[in-house]
Amino acid sequence: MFLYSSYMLTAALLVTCHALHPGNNEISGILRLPGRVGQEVQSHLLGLVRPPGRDRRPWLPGLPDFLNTELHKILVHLKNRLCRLERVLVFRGKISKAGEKIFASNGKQVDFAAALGSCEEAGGTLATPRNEAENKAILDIVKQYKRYAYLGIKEGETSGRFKYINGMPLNYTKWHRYEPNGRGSEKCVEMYLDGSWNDKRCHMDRLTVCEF
Ligand code: MAN
Ligand code: CA
Repeated sequence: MFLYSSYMLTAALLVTCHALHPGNNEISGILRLPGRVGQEVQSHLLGLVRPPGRDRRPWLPGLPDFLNTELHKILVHLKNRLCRLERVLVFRGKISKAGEKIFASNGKQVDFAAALGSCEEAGGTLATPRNEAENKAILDIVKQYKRYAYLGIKEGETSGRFKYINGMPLNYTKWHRYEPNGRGSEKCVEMYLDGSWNDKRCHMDRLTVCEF
């Protein structure tokens, strides 16, 4: 019972804000729960979020009716509050969002290792654009500070072959014209103020932009 309840809370918090329009009193959207247990609970939850029939309250088997109602109210309230907080942060230029990712900067300009270190210390990693929308969201922050930023991309052993910092090959690139041109001497990648990329040496001072 407790397990279901805590999963239900987790699930509601993972629902995307896109699904929650102002004034919408419904919990909807995509649920993403990790692992096998997550999968099992998720299938229950999908039933809970949109149960058949007129009563659209989340329903937990075995829970008294009034508690189901209370849980539903709490979830709707929390989700609503979270989405409003995110909107404030985006509005104030403190964060930018793309899909499930949130990008943020501490405004500091440091070398690649220090930037990555501070992102990891904060529980994230260096901003790593994997598609146009993410590149654009990082660019929003780069433009705000008017400073180039290091990305979570590095050159591998083979010269000219760049990878994500987790070692996986790139599936999206936005190289500036004639880049990359370092031929092994520029192992890091910076984002220019137009969102395009340049391979660059790793010891420069660049804006720290993290993703969470
Ligand atoms: C500098 C460096 C290089 C870059 C060229 C582009 O030399 O920033 O990384 O490729 O400018 O002209
Ligand atoms: Ca270059």
